[in-house]
Amino acid sequence: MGIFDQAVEEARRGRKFLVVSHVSPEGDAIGSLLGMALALKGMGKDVTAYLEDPVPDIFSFLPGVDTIVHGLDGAGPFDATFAVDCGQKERLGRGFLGLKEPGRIINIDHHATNDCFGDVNVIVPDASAAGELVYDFCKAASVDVTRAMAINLYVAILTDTGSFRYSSATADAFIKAGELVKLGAEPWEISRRVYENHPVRRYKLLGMVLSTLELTDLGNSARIATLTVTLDMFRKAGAEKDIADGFVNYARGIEGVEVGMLFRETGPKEYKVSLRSKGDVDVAEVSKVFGGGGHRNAAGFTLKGTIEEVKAKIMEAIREKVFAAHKV
Ligand SMILES: [Mn+2]
Repeated sequence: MGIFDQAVEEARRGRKFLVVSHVSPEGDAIGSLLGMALALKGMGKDVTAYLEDPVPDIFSFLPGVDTIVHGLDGAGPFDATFAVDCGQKERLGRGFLGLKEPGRIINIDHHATNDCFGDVNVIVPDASAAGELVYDFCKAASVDVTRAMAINLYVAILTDTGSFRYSSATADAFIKAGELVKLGAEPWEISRRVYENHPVRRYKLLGMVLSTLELTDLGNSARIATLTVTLDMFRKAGAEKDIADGFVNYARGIEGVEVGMLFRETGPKEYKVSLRSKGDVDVAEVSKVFGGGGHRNAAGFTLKGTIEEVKAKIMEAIREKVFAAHKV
């Protein structure tokens, strides 16, 4: 018995499939979505790939990206829906939740916080990216991994491991990435597109965001760094919301900082909070307190309130976690 037996069985049995991933999609969501869609197409199936939100410009080079639909009106019925890289059903977006006949749900994910919303659940928290699991699925289903699929799955692993820097960059992640390179993914070509291709407005916005830096010393040489980005800053820079992706890493990157946080204003008295840890603090645990999800070193959620209220609530939760981690 392999962990993909049931998923492969569903894929073989059905004919018409939907593949979905989470709102605000990033590299792993898009790469694993397209990898999965292409794999099912390779099995001769009829496949619809759906994302609620638009694909950020930097991922517009991914093979198959133009086949992604952003609405599901009149779609279906489907024999099954393959959900990738998504820990909660609600995060698949309104369009999916409104769908009458999604069929059985095959939930393929690597978030430890996954609530197993599928009829079939393949949850592997040790996997660096959902893209890794899609690659494993291909092997289990004896699907040939084409160059187009290799590029998508490589991008999924590359981005979710922070360019192979995080603890999630396991030997397996490197081995699979190496195999994907053999299958046609070109590392420099892909890096150039993903990391060396930023619009100037990102730098204008970054300048404003860095000027909001606040450091909070918790004693025990543990420090928290926060950055804030407001709707007004987005307007001034002429920037769209996903252009701030990755800014939180500037907070974590500071010497002695244990947890980096980015508060992004998303509406009146509403903030999206991104947490990044580089010490013993499990930010997924902090995120759970506020109804969010994520990984040990990277997590996020949305919170209502003024910036002062939001900051105070989270600081308190983090303070508890930092002290628990330091066993004070
Ligand atoms: Mn992921």
